[in-house]
Amino acid sequence: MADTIDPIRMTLLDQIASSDTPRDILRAPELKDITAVIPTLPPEERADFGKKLNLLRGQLAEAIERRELELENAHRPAPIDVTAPWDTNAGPASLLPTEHGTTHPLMQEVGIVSSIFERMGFAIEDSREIDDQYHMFDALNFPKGHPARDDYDTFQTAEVDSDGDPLVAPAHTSTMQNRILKKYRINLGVGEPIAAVVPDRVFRNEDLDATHEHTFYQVEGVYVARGVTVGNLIATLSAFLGEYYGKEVEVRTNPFYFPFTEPSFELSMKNPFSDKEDDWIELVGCGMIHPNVLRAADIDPNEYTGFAWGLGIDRLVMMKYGIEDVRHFESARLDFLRQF
Ligand code: FA5
Repeated sequence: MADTIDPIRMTLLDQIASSDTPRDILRAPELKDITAVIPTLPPEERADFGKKLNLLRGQLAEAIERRELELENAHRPAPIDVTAPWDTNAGPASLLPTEHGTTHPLMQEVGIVSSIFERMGFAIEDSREIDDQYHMFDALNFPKGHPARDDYDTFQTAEVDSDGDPLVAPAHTSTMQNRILKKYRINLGVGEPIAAVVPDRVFRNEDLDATHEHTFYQVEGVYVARGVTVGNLIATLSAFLGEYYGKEVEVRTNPFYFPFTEPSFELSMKNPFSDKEDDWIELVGCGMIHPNVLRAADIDPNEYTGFAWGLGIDRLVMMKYGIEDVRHFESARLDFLRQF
């Protein structure tokens, strides 16, 4: 009977060596059949046969353990080399599924706004997320301690700049005026204007409501040449709005106060898609660049004049799509975002 055990041993060991679930082989019918043979053997052969069968079971158990270890090692990640660069150990970063992702509506519109101004001859510049008080206030003709500084609800950091003043989160894109004037003043010497826009994010510690967010977008515009007038300012903004909405837009200006422009205005726009007579929204702060702001960039105000504006992009987009509350933009609500 020992002869029957050897071929079964070979078959079962072979099966174990290639199985993904080697322990199942202990339930193989061949093993059951061979065990069932014992009571049919003459009593003097039973002990010997039983021993051989136990030996077989032991060999199978060992082979199963070896195979299980082999399978486990095959799935174990390679050992980590702690001295290697991050990507050696981590492998490629797994990305979230993106099939439903879209560009945020404000980013889509920033692209459209930039391309219109580019076609109108303006260079595009970026702002920053942290700035100093010189660019937020001093270069914009806000003297130190001037009460108008408080109008801007500016977030400050614990870190200080070289003057010992806290750094700030820019509360308007006008922080870039001085840099633009300096960067492009070379144009004036060759008879070209300074013409640049800055579409970027700004931050204010505001009381929030349907038209006021703490984080929003503005597009700053700066234009300087000889003989520039308020008429040029209004014409530029009207041309932009007409292009953006694809129709002529009614605007009106009210006198206002900004330390960095003189005269200063608030420009409001009639909702281009509303029949209501009183549906106006305040959209832009603007004016003729103050002589002190030109001087801070070494430009002679007796020779050159210019205008600047800061237009609220969130409100511009709200009008385009009939969005009733500015806070939807930062809400991260998918039901809102998926409409764009
Ligand atoms: C300014 O920020 C000036 N820097 C604008 C300026 C630039 C004037 C250059 C002169 C020369 P104001 O605070 O009014 O101004 O903001 C300008 C526009 O930004 C507003 O008309 C509005 O469209 C938008 N805006 C202001 N505050 C908010 C807010 N909390 N949420 C959404 N949009 C806002």
